[in-house]
Amino acid sequence: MGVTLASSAFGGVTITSFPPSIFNPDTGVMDSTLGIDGFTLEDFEDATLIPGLAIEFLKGGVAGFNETLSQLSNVLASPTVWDGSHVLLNHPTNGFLGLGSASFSTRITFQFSTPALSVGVGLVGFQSLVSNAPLTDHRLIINGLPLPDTLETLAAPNFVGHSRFRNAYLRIDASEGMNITSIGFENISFAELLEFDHLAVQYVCEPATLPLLLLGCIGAAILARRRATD
Ligand SMILES: [Ca+2]
Ligand SMILES: [Ca+2]
Repeated sequence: MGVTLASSAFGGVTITSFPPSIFNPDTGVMDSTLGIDGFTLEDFEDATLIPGLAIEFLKGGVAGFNETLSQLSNVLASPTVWDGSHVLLNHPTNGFLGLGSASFSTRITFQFSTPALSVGVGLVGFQSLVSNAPLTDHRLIINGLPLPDTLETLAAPNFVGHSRFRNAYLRIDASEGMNITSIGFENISFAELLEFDHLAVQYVCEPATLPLLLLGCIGAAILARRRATD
């Protein structure tokens, strides 16, 4: 079902996309298909983010904002989800009502203070140029590096642009010796609504309190992966 789209050419990551039809309200079944069993999950059902995760909302222009939050003040109740009944919205308030049509982030970035080996995320409401209500295509930015093609191109044919429905689920895996510290989604030509859900992270190790423990953990994780691939 999944399609492998890109490999080390993109800053040491492989991107795998899954179509909206992969959704299953039984997340255990869905997670097995997505290859995210055992990952740390952020379901956005509350305003508390999992350890190691912060979210940056970036908007240029006169009336813009630029905020990085380690906790949210709100979450958005949504008719279309990848789990539960709430999602993350690309606005720092995470409240849809009262927002103007052009008040969304130009870019939203998931930041991992503990490096990750793999990250998965479900997308909703991306109004791509080929869609039911076209507004803009989108760019994926991994570890600060913008990928050369649009998200729509990278994730084709599994990506479905739509104003209200699920678009695709993405799993981004670091190549051996690499890790993921941030994943950003950018509106290319129009700051439109973006929704995210069922964020799944496989950290190099659990967010540690001591840098020395973290270093040891990274070494152990690399060794473990070498053994697994030998
Ligand atoms: Ca949460
Ligand atoms: Ca949810």
